[in-house]
Order: sequence, then C-alpha cells, then structure tokens
Amino acid sequence: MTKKCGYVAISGPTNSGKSTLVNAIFDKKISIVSHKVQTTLKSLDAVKNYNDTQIVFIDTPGFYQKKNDANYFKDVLASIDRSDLLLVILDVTSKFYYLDQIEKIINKYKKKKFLIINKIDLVDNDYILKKISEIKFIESFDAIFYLSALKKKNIKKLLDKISDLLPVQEWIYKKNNTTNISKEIFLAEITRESILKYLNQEIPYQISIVTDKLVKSQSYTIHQKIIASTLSHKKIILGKDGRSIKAIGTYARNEMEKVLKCKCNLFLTVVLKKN
Ligand SMILES: Nc1nc2c(ncn2[C@@H]2O[C@H](COP(=O)(O)OP(=O)(O)OP(=O)(O)O)[C@@H](O)[C@H]2O)c(=O)[nH]1
Ligand SMILES: [Mg+2]
Repeated sequence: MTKKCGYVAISGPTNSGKSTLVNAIFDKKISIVSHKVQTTLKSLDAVKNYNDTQIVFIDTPGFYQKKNDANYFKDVLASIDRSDLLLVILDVTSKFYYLDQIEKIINKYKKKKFLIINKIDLVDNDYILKKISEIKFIESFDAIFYLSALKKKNIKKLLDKISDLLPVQEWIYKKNNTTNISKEIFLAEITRESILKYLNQEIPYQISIVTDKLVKSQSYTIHQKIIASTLSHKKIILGKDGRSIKAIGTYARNEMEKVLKCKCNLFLTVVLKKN
C-alpha cells in the first residue's frame, strides 16, 4: 500500500464552523465549538488516518474584525504556511465580510486550496447560488464542497478528495486521533466551552482556566481554577447561590465524561487574578 500524508489547514471567518467540521470528521469532540465569535484561540493539530492517507488537520482561530493581536495573525498564517492543502470555510448564511482578506491569502498560497460552503442545512440551492456569485475569485479554488458540518453531510466526499491530493510519503504520526494538546489543556478548553455557552458578553474572553490536578483511578478527578479578572466577573461566574457555576460544571463534566468515556468528578474554583 502506498502511504500518503499531509497537513490540511482549516481557515475562514469566526463562526463559519471550522471546529464543528473537525469534530464531524473525527466523529467526536476534538475542538470546542460555540455560537459565539472567537471560540478557537490557538491552532490545534489533529491526526486522522483515513484508508492509506494520514491527514493532519489544523483547526485555526477564525478571522475576526476586532481582533488586533499580532500573535493571532502569526498563528493563523503559520498554520496556513505549513499546510499541504488549504480549506477555506464560509458560513453560507453569513455576510461575506472577509472576502478581500481571503482573496489575498489564496493568491499568496501556491498549493492546492478548496472552498467549503458550510451550513447548507439552513438554506436552499437558489440561495447558495446567489451567495457564491459574490465570490469573484472562485476560479482560484481547486474544488468546492457544499457541506453541513453540523449534520455531517458530504464529509466523506471531502475526505476522499483530500486523500487523493496529499503527497505520497510516510506517515508522520504513529497514532490515530491524537492531537498536539495535553489532556489538561483540552479539559480546560471544555470548561471554556461551557462558559461560552452560559455566560454572556465579555466574560468568556477575560477569563483563563487551568487544570491543576488530574488523577485517574476508577474515575477521573479533575481540579480546575477559573481565573476571573474582576470581582464582579467572579460574582457573575458563581451566580446567585452558586447557580451559574453549578450549570457550568454540570455541562463541562458531562462533556468530559463523553470524551474520556469514564466517570468524572470535576471540582471548579473561581479565583481572582492577582493584581
Ligand atoms: N446549522 C448549522 N450550524 C453549524 C454548522 N456548522 C457549524 N454550525 C454552528 O456554527 C457555530 C460556530 O461553530 P464553530 O465550529 O465554533 O465555528 P468556528 O469556525 O470554529 O469559529 P471560531 O473558532 O470562532 O473561528 C456553532 O453554533 C455551530 O453549532 C452547520 O453545518 N449547520
Ligand atoms: Mg473554532
């Protein structure tokens, strides 16, 4: 069997469904998802062994207007640079605010690139045709796919085409399904997903979460600290009679149990950032 292998960067505006697509491809939670903007904060590699091809997907932080952080752009561009194939994913139901930025990127990127029109479960064909006519540089893409990452529609077609295109070379990773983040960080990400789900406005963007302790016996015992930047944020995270932190913890624990396939005891503490 001839082995193939390569990196595939998944890029596009915030909220277009990049992380949902990764989870659909792996059929499990690899990367956290939310309805809010700026969910993915750092690029993440995930290894998929698909027939004779090892595909290393790179989920990246989405484009976001208000984001003015040089590290963020560096991270996204570095992920695109090291990939053998670029997927640009657009939410068909959204306003295409970022077409200029995308055009610049794909003109610069000399390797293969696919356009993915996502969330087709929400619209009809006429609408899709009208929307893609807005993309004047559509000819620059080597292929276009129409997907629903959420409903897992047309994922296999995409994987087959990716597999066709990747170069013949030895696999890089020994294991399937692995990512380049530690279990501690991933579990902190799950708690962040829960906070994005339950808390509004700026709070999810001004906290950090650390897994202090992770012990496995018959079940997992997980201790995490949620670090709030102000006292008022801390109070909101706790909620009246601790209701909010309880809901955050319950959702996070359930998600952790699904991912780890094991009972989890999650202990969350909210602390105030020093200074
Ligand atoms: N209806 C529908 N919703 C989707 C689809 N794909 C993703 N979503 C929803 O879109 C929202 C954003 O999804 P994410 O996967 O977090 O988007 P992202 O591109 O990773 O966003 P950032 O990490 O902020 O760049 C979530 O509420 C998803 O459930 C889809 O195919 N159909
Ligand atoms: Mg994401």
